[in-house]
Amino acid sequence: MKQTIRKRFTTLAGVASLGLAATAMAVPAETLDEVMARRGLSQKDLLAAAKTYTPTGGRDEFIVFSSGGQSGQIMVYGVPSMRILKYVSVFTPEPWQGYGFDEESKAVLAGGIIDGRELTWGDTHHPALSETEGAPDGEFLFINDKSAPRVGVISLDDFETKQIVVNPILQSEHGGTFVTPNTEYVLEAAQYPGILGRGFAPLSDFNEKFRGAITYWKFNREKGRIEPENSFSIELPPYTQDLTDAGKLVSYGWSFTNSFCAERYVGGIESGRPPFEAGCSQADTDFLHIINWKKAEEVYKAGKVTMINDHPVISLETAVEEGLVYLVAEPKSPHGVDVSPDGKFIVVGGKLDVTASVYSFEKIQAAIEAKNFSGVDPYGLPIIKMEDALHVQVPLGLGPLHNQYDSKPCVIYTSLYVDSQIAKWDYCEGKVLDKISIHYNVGHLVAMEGESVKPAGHYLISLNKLAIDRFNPVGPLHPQNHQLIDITGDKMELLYDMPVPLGEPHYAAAIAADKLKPLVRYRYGTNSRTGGKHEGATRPGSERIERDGTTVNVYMTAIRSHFTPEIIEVNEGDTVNFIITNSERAEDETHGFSVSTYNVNLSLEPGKTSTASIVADKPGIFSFYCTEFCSALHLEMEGYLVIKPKGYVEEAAAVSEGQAYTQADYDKQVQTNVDTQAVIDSVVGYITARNYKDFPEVASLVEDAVDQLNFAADAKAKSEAAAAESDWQNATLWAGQWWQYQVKAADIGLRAKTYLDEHGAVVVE
Ligand code: CUK
Ligand code: CUA
Repeated sequence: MKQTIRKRFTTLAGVASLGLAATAMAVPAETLDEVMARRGLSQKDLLAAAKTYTPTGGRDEFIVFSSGGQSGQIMVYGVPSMRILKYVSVFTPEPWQGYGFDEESKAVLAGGIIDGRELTWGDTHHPALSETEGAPDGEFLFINDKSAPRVGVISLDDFETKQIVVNPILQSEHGGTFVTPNTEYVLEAAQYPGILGRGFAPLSDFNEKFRGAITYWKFNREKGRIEPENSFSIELPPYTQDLTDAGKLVSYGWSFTNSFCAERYVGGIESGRPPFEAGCSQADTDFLHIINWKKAEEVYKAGKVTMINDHPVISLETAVEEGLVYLVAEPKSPHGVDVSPDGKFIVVGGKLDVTASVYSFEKIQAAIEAKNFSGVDPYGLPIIKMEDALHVQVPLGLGPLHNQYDSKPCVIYTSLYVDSQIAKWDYCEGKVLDKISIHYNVGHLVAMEGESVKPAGHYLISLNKLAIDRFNPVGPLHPQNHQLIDITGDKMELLYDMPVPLGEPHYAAAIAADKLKPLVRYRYGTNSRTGGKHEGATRPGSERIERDGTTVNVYMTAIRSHFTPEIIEVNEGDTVNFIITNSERAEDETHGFSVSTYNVNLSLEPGKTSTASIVADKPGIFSFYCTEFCSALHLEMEGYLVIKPKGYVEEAAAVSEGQAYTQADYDKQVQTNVDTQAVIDSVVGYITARNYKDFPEVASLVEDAVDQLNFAADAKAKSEAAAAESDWQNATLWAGQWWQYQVKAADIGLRAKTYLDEHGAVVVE
């Protein structure tokens, strides 16, 4: 039988090599012209390809953080390549990252439990990067959940969610998250009016009891956390508040929130009344809320607040008395509100309008100072006349929604939902400069650092709501379509379509890639969700199993390619906590951990400690294994959880193994190891003869290889000790383990050698 198989292989190999030789002679590589003809590509396509194509190993100039919509996640991709780099799970469990599967991240998700309900999704809309002096600084990211009013905080050290806070008073929100210029506050404004504190009142009391609000979440940058105890809200009328933006530079200290359904219509289609959509779009104008948050902060600190659910709220009455909130009319069903880079203008779109309205902050302030109001709204808020606040109104097309700014002064881009176009225009002079068609029905758009005090220009991305015919069909649920547009010239140029199959990304934030400085590995034994040292962090050599009543704590380590311990015996009914530290230092050497049928998966990046907790409610044999393909012997990175049935009585017996080894086996393995060592020595010689210390990547590879060789030395000693006692079984197995470490060291060494070759290392004396 064996013979036959070998013969077949030989024959196959022969045929294959003949075939290859023949092919190589007959088909030369295609030329560029031939490829263009075959694929129907134009010169323009090639230019677009050259602007976006990023060769292997290449990097992007900008990184985009896109909302993942209903997936409750954030999507990270590079520009101009449009390559997806990561999904960051925020409101939704995600097994690859262990999010919602390890105890540490469960604690983060538990922060999002709302009124006792554990939610397993979120409707993410607006990601916001932390800012310093009005420009993104690459330290933190925030995102809101529209459906259940919550805010997530993500650290850009490791792209992990660190905190979820629940809004104490809102039942729905949309105007989050937006940050003030030094990330003093993270803003979250309501959407659908409700009873503050999530209480009850009949809809007949809509005007009297229903309210909107805006919450100013205090952010502590040093701790990297929102501080609910230092946060406050302002009660707002039951106009349906929509988007928000913070003032900057001249308008620093103010924030702006638009609204729709200022009609305060309450639907009732089932009782024969016209639906919300009719009643909420009847009037010609709604209200932009102009809020002095700096002053509101003082009012809050002075204690002029009402406590709702232990959260301080500035009442409408106090807001009127203290002059905190002003209104100005804005055109039909407004949507976006975006402050210009210099802070002087506020641009608002109108979903059912054709114009974008540019308000002047200076004019608004003049009206407030002169108390030049047309009157007050039913809640006593002063209303500034539209004509007194407007700088210019510009007809752009149907359904202007959102705005982004260019690096060129006065240049702005506005999405036109109904027209499926983007308009480039001048908001200082009030004239349209260019338009481009997109595919189809754009919502938000994002320019590189396009809401910063210093936009970066270069690229614009159209976040389209519909893809329709753009991609290969995949059923009635289509992917979204993000379209990359070159904005360096006078005319906008469409470069690339990227399908987004995750959820509806409402908004995105972009940052220059070099502002991000993420970690490569954690400090040893880090609880990544708190950032501190994990109390269960374990060093190699101090792994142990501790029992306390029916709780079993297993302090484990993971390294290529084994867990320590590997055999874990517990009793039916025990609670088992696997507290595992990845003791690797090598870049990208992540291990996973899963236990058969117990719904466990961990992601253990180098240095991280995570906990998987299970209740051993079903006796049996359950294998656990590493779920990341981490090394050649990844499949062997395994173990057994033995759950003994209640009342089981142990019978002492030796483990029966499938193989018995002799001295000859031992000698053979040792010879292999000696040969392998010669290879390692030559690689080490090659590396150390060169200026490898000038390459941090190589220096850390060498560190890791040295680790592996130390482990090898330890296994070698054990092997030799067993051989001295003629215990050929253990001598051979430990010699095998010694070889495993050698192989890993050699693998790392070769990686380092390749790196040096490719990066022009030189021989040093
Ligand atoms: S958005 Cu949330 S409905 Cu225009 Cu900011 Cu999509
Ligand atoms: Cu560790 Cu696979």
